[in-house]
Amino acid sequence: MPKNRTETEVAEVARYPHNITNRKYEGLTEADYPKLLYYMKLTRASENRIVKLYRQGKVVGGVYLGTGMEATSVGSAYPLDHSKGDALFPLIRDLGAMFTFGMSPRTYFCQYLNKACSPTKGKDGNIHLTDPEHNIVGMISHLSAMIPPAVGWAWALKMRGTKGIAINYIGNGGAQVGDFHEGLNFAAVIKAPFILMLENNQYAYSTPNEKQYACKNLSDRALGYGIPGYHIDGNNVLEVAETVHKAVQHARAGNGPSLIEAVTMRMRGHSEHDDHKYVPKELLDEWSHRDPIERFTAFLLEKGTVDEGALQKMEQRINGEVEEAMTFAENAPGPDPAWASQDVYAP
Ligand SMILES: Cc1ncc(C[n+]2csc(CCOP(=O)(O)OP(=O)(O)O)c2C)c(N)n1
Repeated sequence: MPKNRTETEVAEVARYPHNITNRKYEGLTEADYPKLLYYMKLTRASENRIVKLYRQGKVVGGVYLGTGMEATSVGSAYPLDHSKGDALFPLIRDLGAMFTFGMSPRTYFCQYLNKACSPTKGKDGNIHLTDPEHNIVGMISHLSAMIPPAVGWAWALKMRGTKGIAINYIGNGGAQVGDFHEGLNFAAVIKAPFILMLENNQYAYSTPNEKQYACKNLSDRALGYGIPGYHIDGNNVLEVAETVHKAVQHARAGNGPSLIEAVTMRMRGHSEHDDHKYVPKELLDEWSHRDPIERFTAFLLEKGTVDEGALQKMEQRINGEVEEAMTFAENAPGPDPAWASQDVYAP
């Protein structure tokens, strides 16, 4: 640890408060680094636990993971703040963004086990994870169907005179369908406070990038919309957070949307029912050396931001939180059949 750090500060590092709301956030400082690591590790531990429950037949529905993509999901949500009116429109691989926005592990486990305590009361598909309390809007479809509603939300924030921003996630495959163009073009024209995180994880289900688009980088499309475009290393959490911070400043200043292409890799199948055989082993080997969590841990140790003791405490805390949330969800009741006809139409 650096010499100028007191014992109390070291203990603080091990505590990693969940609450990152109402901050005066002006960009990353070293004090943010352990929190970024914490959210990435919490995400991976929670997803690994869900896989076990899935294999035990306890999950009703599919399991789609963001393994290997945690730096993109956590780093992109970190500069935003739901208590300032910011809204999150995630995809299935963005559990990290949801945790960072304030959603609890209990919510995740209750939703995946279809329990009454989840925000959808156990009545909707497990992947339609939502959390209105933290301005997290559940996804409609895996492709770009979410872009137009997310832009509409951003437009509403602007019309109401708030400084809030909507951030939405899209895959490289999702970037090849019509809603992507319509949504982003409209956002640019009305200068919506909107950020599109394009998670380029190399494959759209089993289709590799060379069979999806002919331009060099997907971020190059930003030029055609007249907005800033960034092409970044999606496995470097600091680069992701710093880039999104720039997009946040741009949007809060009334200058409209940004497109950020984060280059990363999906290290598991499209979902847990997919064996991922279509991805060459050498490619996965290559990306395994760029694991965002291992990479950032090594960086923090070398820099002296954390030591082995602090990492152990973090691990213990995360294991405890995941076990607590899972036990809570397992013991919770399922939905009451009488609720079936409720919440179907707006009152
Ligand atoms: C409207 C719609 N069309 C087709 C599908 C089927 N589908 C699900 S995922 C997928 C590919 C998505 O690839 P990508 O956007 O790259 O995301 P990734 O799974 O790689 O994270 C397709 C075609 C769907 N879910 N919704």
